[in-house]
Amino acid sequence: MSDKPIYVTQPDLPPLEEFIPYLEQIWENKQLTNNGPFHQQLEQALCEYLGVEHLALFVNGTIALVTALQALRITGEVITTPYSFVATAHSLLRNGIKPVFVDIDPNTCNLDPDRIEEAITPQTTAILPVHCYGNPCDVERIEQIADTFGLKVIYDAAHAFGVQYKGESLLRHGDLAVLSFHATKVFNTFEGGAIVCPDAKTKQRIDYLKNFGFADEVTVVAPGINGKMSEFNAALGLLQLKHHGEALVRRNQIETRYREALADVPGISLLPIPPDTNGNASYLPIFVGDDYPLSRDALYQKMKDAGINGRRYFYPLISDMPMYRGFPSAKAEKLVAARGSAEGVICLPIYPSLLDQQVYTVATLISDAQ
Ligand code: T4K
Repeated sequence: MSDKPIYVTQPDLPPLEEFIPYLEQIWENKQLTNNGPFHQQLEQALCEYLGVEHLALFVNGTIALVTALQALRITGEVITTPYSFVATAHSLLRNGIKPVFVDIDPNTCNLDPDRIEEAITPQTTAILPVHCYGNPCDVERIEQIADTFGLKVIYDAAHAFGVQYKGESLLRHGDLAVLSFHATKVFNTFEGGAIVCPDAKTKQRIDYLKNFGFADEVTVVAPGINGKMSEFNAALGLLQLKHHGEALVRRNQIETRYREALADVPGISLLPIPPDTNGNASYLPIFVGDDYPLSRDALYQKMKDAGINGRRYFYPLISDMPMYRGFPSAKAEKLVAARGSAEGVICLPIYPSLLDQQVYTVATLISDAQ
């Protein structure tokens, strides 16, 4: 039993006194939003930190996803994963686009590239894969398929802040990549998000779209939305960035402790460490198999009873939700691997302030359960 509940995550917060000078500047200059100085500085700082060319800040990751699809004028059908947070598919429906669900590879929980081609139809215009848990999709195969069929690729990179693949930012892959800076993410601005894009022209279109479509004071070029990040969130982001390196180190330590402690527990498996990747240890999913003494839900409840709040990310599958289950691609027999992962998964607590002792408490509960 732990004294205080342990959550799947706890937000990183900088020392409060370090934030006060930023607030004083906002109070002084009275620029609260609309591409203010902190907004501009954070876009610049994130480009440098992440190693990307252009980045447009957003109020959250969901509006960024919706806008990314609009920016590339995506229509018709889009291939995506059923194993994600519901915002991924919602961004398609919000644009009047039909989601086409394709099964995942259970070793990565990402779209299975072997299953993408068979789902392409004359209406397909894009692929919307998710770097689930921050683990890279098979970006080379996806790019090859997209090039062959003339499709755009928009990565939902909500989990992939700071992930390096083959020595460079994973966010450099795809026509666009979308980040979330929600409180539960490895880098947070309370709420926030961003679109990463390769060229200045696309960035300009995105900037118009997130500001109602205004190109100048009197010209509106598209039915845009209000997706702008405020100066408060941008200032916080600048400060958070200063501390992000330490947070990443600690997250990776915790992942290592869990992997060691759970390596030999019969019936419990973890995803393989992805090759060529410097990860961000944003999530720690375990999968409860048939040879474990308890069902997944019984273990989940046992943890809860002990004050350990894991989460079943991602259960239920998006394709099982009422607004999606009628689509032909949502049929259960087509999504066998995704279903298996959704029915086995528990994401364990992982965040920088989690103590080693707490990690061992969680791991011991799992290894000793019967
Ligand atoms: N695409 C993907 C693949 C995503 O995972 C997400 C978001 C998005 C797109 C959309 O991005 P945003 O529009 O959100 O920027 C959470 C988050 O709300 C959501 O951002 C996230 N994915 C999803 C995976 O998880 P919940 O409903 O599980 O969050 P909640 O409130 O239950 O929080 C989980 C735990 O975190 C709590 O038990 C305690 C702790 N917590 C949470 C918050 C919000 C805190 O300690 N403090 C807090 O302020 O959805």
